[in-house]
Amino acid sequence: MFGTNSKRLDSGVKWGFFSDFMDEMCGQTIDMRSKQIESGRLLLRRPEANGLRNQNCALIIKSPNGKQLVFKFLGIQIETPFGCDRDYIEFFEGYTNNSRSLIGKHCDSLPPMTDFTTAGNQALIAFSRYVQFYHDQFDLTFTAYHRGACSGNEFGCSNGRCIHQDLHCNDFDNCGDGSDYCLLSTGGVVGIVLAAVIILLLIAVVVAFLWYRRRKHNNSQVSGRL
Ligand SMILES: [Ca+2]
Repeated sequence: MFGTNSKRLDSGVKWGFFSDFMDEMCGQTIDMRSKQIESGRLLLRRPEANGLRNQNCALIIKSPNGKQLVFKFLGIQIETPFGCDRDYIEFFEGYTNNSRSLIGKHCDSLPPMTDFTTAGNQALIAFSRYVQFYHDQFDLTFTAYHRGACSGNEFGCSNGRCIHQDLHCNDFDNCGDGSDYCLLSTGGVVGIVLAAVIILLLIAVVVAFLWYRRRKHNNSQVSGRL
């Protein structure tokens, strides 16, 4: 699943989702605290979409309130005949040259089964693209979480992580284990309930109409016999 070229920014929910194109943010920092977000979506577009080729790109993400970060791929297409030697994405703990350490490296046409998580509150995402192979793209979410007791405005994931409650049932795997997915969103449940109420009302109207006609018919028969 890859994002479209239409940019979907903050949906209006204060602690909701934020989306951006990584290829427009090379060398920049996403400070989740200042943006007042608990999660976001990061898209790397094919160079055809933005006119950029052979683009290596790195950006820093800082989570709010010292929380850890979990990265989950929605879609990925980073592959060359040379494996992960030339085109790849890397996740680092920290971001300075001296202090950063590699969390994981990935290249494939399928999202990895596992997520990538930080131990601290800062991560560096670095994408490397070889000049010959420029069709790479990916789509991922990043989410702030912590372990321990969840507060009242948090959702407790099955894997022991606490994420903001607004991320529950938002159609994205923010927990990293899928436990915040819902079969039906809140809007879906409301729609089904409304539809059921309308159907019941229609049935009640039809039954009342039939009862009224039958009663009127019976009354006319009684009147005819008199
Ligand atoms: Ca979610």
